[in-house]
Amino acid sequence: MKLPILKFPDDKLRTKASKVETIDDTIKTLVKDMFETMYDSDGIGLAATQVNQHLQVVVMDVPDSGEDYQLILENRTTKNKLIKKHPLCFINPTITKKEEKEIHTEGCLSVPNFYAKVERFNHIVVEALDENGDPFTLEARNLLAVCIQHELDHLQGILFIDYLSKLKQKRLLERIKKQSL
Ligand code: GNR
Ligand code: NI
Repeated sequence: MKLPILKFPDDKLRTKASKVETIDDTIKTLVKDMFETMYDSDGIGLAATQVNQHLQVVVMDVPDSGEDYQLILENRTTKNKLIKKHPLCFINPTITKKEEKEIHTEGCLSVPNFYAKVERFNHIVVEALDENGDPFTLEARNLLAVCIQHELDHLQGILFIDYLSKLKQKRLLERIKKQSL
């Protein structure tokens, strides 16, 4: 089922997501619906916050651009296996390493038709559970690393536009107000 996406300046986008305690059928259905919503909206990532579910769940499918990521520890049974896999699901994710700041252009399904440059780390390591509850560690670079930081921000109620100057934020808000007249 495709879910409606909250749009800026909806205050619900500012909610901090809670940790998932158990990966039950409700969570599995949420993950499935989030993938459907992301693909149907042509997004490369989606945080549960954007579909008004305030749990630490993120889905992602970043087009493969070669050396962008490695799964360094897949789960309990396959240790230190270097594999590439997408789509990706992150439950209770935490970033454990960040390196090399760089400027990237970002967009967001919750801020349609707006793109801006944001400084992010270009190389990160993230630890999370997958949709089956298996822990994994992922080393990511470039767009995948940017997307992970963007999605983890959503789970904290942060939007990429929060990093822009007050003037740019004011202009964006004025533009949105005009559009919804
Ligand atoms: O689809 C998306 N594209 C994108 C491009 C650059 C940096 C981040 C993103 S994430 C965005 C989908 C979205 O809003 N996820 O929260
Ligand atoms: Ni977004």
